[in-house]
Amino acid sequence: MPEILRTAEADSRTDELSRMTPAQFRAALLHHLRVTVGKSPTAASRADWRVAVSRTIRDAAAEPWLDSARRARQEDRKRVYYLSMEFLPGRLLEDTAINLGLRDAAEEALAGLGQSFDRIADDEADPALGNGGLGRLAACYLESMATLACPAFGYGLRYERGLFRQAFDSGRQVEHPESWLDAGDPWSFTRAETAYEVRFGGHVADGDAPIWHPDARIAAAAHDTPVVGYGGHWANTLRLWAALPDAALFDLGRFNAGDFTGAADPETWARTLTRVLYPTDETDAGKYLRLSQEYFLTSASVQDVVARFLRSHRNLRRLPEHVAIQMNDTHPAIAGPELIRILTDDHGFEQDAAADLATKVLGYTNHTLLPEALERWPVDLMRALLPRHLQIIERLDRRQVEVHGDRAAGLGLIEHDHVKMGDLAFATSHRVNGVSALHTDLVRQNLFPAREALSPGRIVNVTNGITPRRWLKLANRPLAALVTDTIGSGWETDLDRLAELEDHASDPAFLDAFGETKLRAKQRLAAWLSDEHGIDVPLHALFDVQVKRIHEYKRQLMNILWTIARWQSIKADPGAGWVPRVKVFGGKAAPSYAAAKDIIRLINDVAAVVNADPATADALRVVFPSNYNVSMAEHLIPAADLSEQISTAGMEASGTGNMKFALNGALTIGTLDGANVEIRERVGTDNFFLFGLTADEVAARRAQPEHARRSIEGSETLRGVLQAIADGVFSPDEPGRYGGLVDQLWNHDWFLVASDFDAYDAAQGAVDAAYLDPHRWQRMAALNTARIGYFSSDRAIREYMSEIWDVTPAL
Ligand code: 26W
Repeated sequence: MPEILRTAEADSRTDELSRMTPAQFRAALLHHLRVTVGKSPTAASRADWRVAVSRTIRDAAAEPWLDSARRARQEDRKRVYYLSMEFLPGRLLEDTAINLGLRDAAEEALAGLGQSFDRIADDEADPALGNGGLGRLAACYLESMATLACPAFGYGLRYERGLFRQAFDSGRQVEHPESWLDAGDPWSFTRAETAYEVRFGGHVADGDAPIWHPDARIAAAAHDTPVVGYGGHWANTLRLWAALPDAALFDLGRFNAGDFTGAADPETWARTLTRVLYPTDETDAGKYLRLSQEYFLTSASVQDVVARFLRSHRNLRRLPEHVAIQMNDTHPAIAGPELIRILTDDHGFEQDAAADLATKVLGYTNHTLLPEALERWPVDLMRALLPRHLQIIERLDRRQVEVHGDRAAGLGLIEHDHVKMGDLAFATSHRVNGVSALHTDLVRQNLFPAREALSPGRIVNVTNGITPRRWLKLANRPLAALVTDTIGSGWETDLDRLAELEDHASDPAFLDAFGETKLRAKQRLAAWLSDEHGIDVPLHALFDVQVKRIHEYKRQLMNILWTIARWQSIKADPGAGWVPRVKVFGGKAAPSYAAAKDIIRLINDVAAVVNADPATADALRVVFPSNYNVSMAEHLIPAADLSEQISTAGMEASGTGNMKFALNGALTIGTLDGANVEIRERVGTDNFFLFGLTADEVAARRAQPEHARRSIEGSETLRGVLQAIADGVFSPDEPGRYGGLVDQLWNHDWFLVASDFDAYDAAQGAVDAAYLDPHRWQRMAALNTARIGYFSSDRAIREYMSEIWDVTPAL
C-alpha cells in the first residue's frame, strides 16, 4: 500500500471496520431488515434483504464519509469538482463492501441466515446513467479519487430513466425504457436543503450591469451517494441533481382560466428536464432539451461550488487555490460562461477578470475526434435559452481577436452562427487533455492546431485508466486471489506491483493456476449466460470477445465478416483442426443510428445460421447477449481469452475495455489506435496481436480512389464473404436485406474494413497458432496481467492531481 495512505489512524480505522465481525454485521443487518425495511427474516424477499444489506454497508460508509468532509473543511483543502453528464457506477453493494473490507463479513452473515451474497448482489439494478466509455471512466475516476484521498465531488444528473434496456426482436435491436429507480435506491441521501434555482430563457436588460430576466426557473435538488475509497480511509460524494417541479411552478391563474394542461406546463417541463439520458454516443444531439440538461447540471454545480467556497472564504479571487473544476468533454462546457456570469452579475467582477479567474479554475478533457460528436449549438438556440451566456460568449469571442490579433483565424468561438463548444471549453480552461498519447497528438495536430500554436503546453496527455478494485478484485475473485497468493496484498492500491508476477511467468505451476482462474471465469460466465440468456457455450473453446457501443469506427462489421469467413473455411475443410471459437458480441446502438442497427441485425442473423449448422457447431459459436452494461462486462471480461480492439486507427480516443481485458489475462488483437499503442508498448510486442493500417496510413488510404474495390478484388476470402451476404445466406427471407451495407463497403468503406480485412485475418491465424500452445498462451496472458499496472485509474488521477488540478492527497 503506497506510503501516503498508511497513517496510524488509517490503520486503526481499517482494522476496526474490517473487524466488523460477521456477528456484528448480522446484528446490524437484522436491525435494518426489521426497522428500515419492516420485514421479518421469514417474510423478507431477495429485494428486502438487498435493501437491508445495502443500508448496513452504507452505515459503515457514513463514518469515513463524514470524517472526510470534516477534514477537508477543517484543513481548508483544495477540492476537485468532476462535472459529467454521464456516470456508469455499476452496482454498488459488492464494490462498497469490498472497499470497506466488509465483503467477507457480509457473505458469512448472510450465509448464516440462509441467504446468498452473490444472489443478493446480483439483484441490484445497474444505474445506467451513461452511454459508454466516458460515463464509466467518470465512475472509475471517482473511486480512484476517494482511494487516493483526493477531496472531490462528482456532479451529474439523476436521470429517472437511464440508457434504454436493449432487447432483440428477430435479431433487431429494440429499446425499452430503463427504470433503475423502480427497485429503489438505498444508497443516496436526498439533500432537500441543498437546492439551487436554475434559470432559463427570457431576456437581458442592458444597463451598466446587465440583468438577466429569465422566463423559467427550475429548482435543482441534490441526491448524494458516498463514494468510498479502497480501505475505507476516505470517501467522496457523487452529487446528482434532480429537477424539482415545485408547486410554485404550477400556474394556478392559467388553471382557473380553464387552461388545465397549460397550467402544468412549467411543472411538466421541470419533470422532463432530468427524466431521461440522451442515448446518443458520439453524435451531437443538438436538441433544446439536451442543452437545457447540460446547463441545468452546470449551473446547479457551479452555484454549489461557489456557495461552498463562500462558506469559508470571502475573497473570490482566491477561488483557483481552493477549487478545480474538470469538464468531462464539452457537455458541461457552459461552465466557463456560467462561472463568469456569477462572478460578474452576482459579485461585481469585470468580465475579462472573471474570465481569467475562471480559466484558472477550469480543465477540459476531450474524449473524441469524431466531427459529428463535437458539440456546436446554434446561436439562436443559445440566445433563446441562455441569452446572458451568449453575451458572455460573444465577449469572449471578441477578446480572442483582441488578444491574438489577426492570428485569431480559426480561434473564433462562434462560426456559421454556431457556438463551438470545444473551442469555448479550450478558451476557458488552463489545461486541456486528451485521453491517450496518440489521441492527444491528434487533438494538437487536427482538432486545435491554431490553439496549440498559440498556447503551447496547454494541451497535455493523461492516458485513461481503470480501477483494479471493480475490474479485478470484484469481477475476478479467483485471479485476484491467485495474485495475492503469489505477490501478497497491496497491489489493489499499487497496481505496478503486478510486475512481480513476471518472476512467475515461466513457472508451469503458476501458469496452470493462471489458466485455472480463466477456466473458472468461463464456467461462471457459461452458467450466467445459460441462466440469464438461455445461451450455452462450450468451455474448451477460445472465448473471443468484442463488447463496446456499436459504432462503424469500432468495426464490429469487420469482426462478423471474419466470422463468416471462418464458418465458410470450416465448412470447406472440416478436418483441418480448427481452434474452436466462441465469438461473443455485446453492445448497444444509439436508437437513431441505422448503420449500427444493421450491424447488430447482421450479427444476429449470422449467429442464427452458424449456431444451427451441425457441421460447424463444435468449432464455431456466435453469441450476442442483449443489454450490455457494467454488470455484464464484469461477467464477460474475466472469461475472455481474446480481446477485440480493432477500430480504424485514429478514431478510438483511448478505449478502456482494452485495459480491463488485459488486466484479466486476455490477449489483444488490435490496431495501433488509442491506448492500444501504449498497452502494446508495455505488455510487449510479442504479447499483442497487431494488425492494420496506422493512423497516418488511414488518411493516405482514404485519399486513394477505389481503395475499397481494389481491396475487395484483392481478397478472395472477403469477396466470398460479401457474396454469401449478397446471396441472402443469412437473410433467406429477405436476400437484399444487407444490399446497402455491402454496397457501402464496395464503394465507400470510410472505416477501411476492406483495407484491413486480410491483415486482420492473418492476425487471427496467429491467434490460433498461439492458442494451440497452452503454456505459451498462458505465459503471454500472464505477462499482460503483470505489465498492465500503468493503466490503473490511480495513476491517471495522480497525473490529473499534479498536472492539472494542483491538488495533494488529504491523507
Ligand atoms: C453529444 C453526444 C455525445 C455523448 C458522449 C458525444 C460524445 C460522447 C462521448 C465523448 C463518447 C465517449 O464515450 N467517448 C469515449 O470516451 C472514452 C473515455 O475517454 C474513450 O476511452 C473512448 O475511446 C471514447 O470513444
